[in-house]
Amino acid sequence: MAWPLSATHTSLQPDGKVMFFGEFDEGDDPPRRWDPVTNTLSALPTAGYNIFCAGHSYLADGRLLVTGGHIASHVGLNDASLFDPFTGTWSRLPDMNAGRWYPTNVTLPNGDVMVLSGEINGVSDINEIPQRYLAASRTWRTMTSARLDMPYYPRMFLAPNGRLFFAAPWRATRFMDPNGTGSWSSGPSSLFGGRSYGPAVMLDGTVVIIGGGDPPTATVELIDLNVASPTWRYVASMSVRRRQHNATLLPDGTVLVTGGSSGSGFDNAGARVFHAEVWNPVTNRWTRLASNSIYRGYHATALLLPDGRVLSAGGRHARSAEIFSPPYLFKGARPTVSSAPGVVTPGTTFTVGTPEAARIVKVTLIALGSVTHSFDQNQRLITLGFTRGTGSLTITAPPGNTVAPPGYYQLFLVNDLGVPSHGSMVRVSTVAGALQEP
Ligand SMILES: [Cu+2]
Repeated sequence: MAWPLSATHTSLQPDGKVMFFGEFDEGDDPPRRWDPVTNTLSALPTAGYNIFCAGHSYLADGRLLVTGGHIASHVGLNDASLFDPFTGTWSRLPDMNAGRWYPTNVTLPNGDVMVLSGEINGVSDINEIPQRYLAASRTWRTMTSARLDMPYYPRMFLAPNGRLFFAAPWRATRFMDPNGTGSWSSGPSSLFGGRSYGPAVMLDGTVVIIGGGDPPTATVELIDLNVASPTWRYVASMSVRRRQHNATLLPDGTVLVTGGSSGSGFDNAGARVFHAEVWNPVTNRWTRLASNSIYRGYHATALLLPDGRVLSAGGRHARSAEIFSPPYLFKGARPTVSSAPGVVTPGTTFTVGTPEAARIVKVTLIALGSVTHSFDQNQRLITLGFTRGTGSLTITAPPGNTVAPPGYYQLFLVNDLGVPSHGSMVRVSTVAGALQEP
């Protein structure tokens, strides 16, 4: 599909539509919204400043928190805004402490968001002071005791123990306590080394870092943050070296990798990689899949859609998008969901109606994707336990909000052939009475 701008920043909305905005020279262009059901595009209002190079993640109520933006390369804006996908409108928040060009947002268990890093006014002039967005008061808390030099767009995750894990692209890792004014402690070093422009994903509390670096690596490592003393270990490598690629969590618990370059240098189109591949964490195997039709490297994004397909879009001056249909869409009829709750409360059980209950072998929750620069700041996958009934499943919700921070997720049922249902949009609430200190 020809698109009017490069989908450099791409987010799945709670209504199943996709919002995207473009590159530096498209900063005056309005963001767009694409409807994957009707394949139609519409323009959205502008934020009022250039949101290229911002960070973004969803709040508990489905609004998108957009932090920072672009003045020039390596020079960031201190602006922050909320985009409401239900009304299609922007609202401004108080300014942050300083500019942030390439910051990362991380959602906290109570629905607040930690914003980290981003450059202020030049190469390596990092905004070293994280800030916590306090959702209830719509204000910032400056984390004055958590100053830390970091790379831009750090690969950050909320760990099951409530700390924030800085996983990559540096070899040295860290844990951040997000409470009070914050503090850092050291974490286990990863094995390979620098992984610039390599993606990282979290499945069931395990973080997987995939390729990246210059020259790029094909290696993949994981760390299980559920255990008391986590350590990194290598798993199977990709078929080729990649940087500037994307990693997308799929409904069946596998990880899809698309695009990127095998060559040295920042964004080496001469060594572009066209073929996708998917990693199965159960078998620890990569399987080579179909190819993109154009190079999707720097400024390309990939996003799981509610129908189980994957949007692969953007790239430097790549004003187009492609749809990838994973192999599970060619393996027979899909399970159907006849009823599902709109809200899921952690620590409870809930019922989902499906005529195919007897054949369901896996149930997953995947947070809405919100991706840029080879990293999705919002996606996470949680596998849920369940029991089969007649025409329905009784599903165990996530145990708490450190495992599933509040917000919108897609719920997928997967059958014995690996075929997923369409995603049902559910909102995970906070656990009443168990909120972290504000
Ligand atoms: Cu960029």
